Amino acid sequence: MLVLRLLDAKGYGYNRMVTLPTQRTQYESDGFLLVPSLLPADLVSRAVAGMDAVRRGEYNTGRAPQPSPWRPGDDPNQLCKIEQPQFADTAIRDLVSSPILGEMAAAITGASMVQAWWVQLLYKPPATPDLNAKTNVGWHQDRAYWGAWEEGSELFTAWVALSDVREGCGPMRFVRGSHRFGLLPEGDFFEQDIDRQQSAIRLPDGAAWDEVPAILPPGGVSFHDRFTLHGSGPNTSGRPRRSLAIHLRTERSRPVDDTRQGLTEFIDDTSLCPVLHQR
Ligand SMILES: O=C(O)CCC(=O)C(=O)O
Repeated sequence: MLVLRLLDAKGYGYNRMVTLPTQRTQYESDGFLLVPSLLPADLVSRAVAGMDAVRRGEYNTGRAPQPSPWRPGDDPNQLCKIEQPQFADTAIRDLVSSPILGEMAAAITGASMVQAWWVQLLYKPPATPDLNAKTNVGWHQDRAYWGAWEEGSELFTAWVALSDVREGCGPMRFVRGSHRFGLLPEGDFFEQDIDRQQSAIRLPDGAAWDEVPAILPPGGVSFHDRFTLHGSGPNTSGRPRRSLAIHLRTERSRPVDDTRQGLTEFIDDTSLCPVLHQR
């Protein structure tokens, strides 16, 4: 990928990238792709401030996020997962709407339309000796949670690093090639004993467990397929690990029975669920 640095109409710097054909091939073959430099620093630093505001319960749009596993005032030592934070904060909304994300997503999938249909704010605090603090993300495949979409729908995720995500930060880890394993029954986002869980996962015959950490600087992005097995361990860095998981779809997707409920409830409102790319 080649990245060109340009200014938009408001004077914000942004990256324009030229995708190499090998990146699409790599995404198709591995089930994920790491793009270490994609989003500009100003967009990222505004989104970090937005993340802190949303965690405090301050919503500059006047609208709250969707009901979430973590709410303002909850234990700061637990994994903080807030659903649809772009409803609540304009800086997060700007980042989620970033056309460069859509361009990259379209380049690796060959799609003519890319929409952000659901977003999760993920803040993994530094690990503490508190045994009740749950900060791991168990091995899982996103498709297991996305039954609101028809079978075969092209759904995937852009995971945007908002902090420097190194090995010690509990980076997301992908199992290379697992998007071809089919849906595995042992997946569970909320499982904390990820080593025990891994040993219980039965791989298809001939498949190997080849784990890759998503090491990314702020503004780096990983893309992963809905069937790619992934999870993350404790953050021992002493600093919070910050990210946004932006769940994407292409024109090759359809809600079950074409209804709008649960995870598909908001897709017709493109101010909340922006279309990032349209050819
Ligand atoms: O942030 C993590 O560790 C896991 C995120 C995740 O499960 C996802 O983006 O699909």
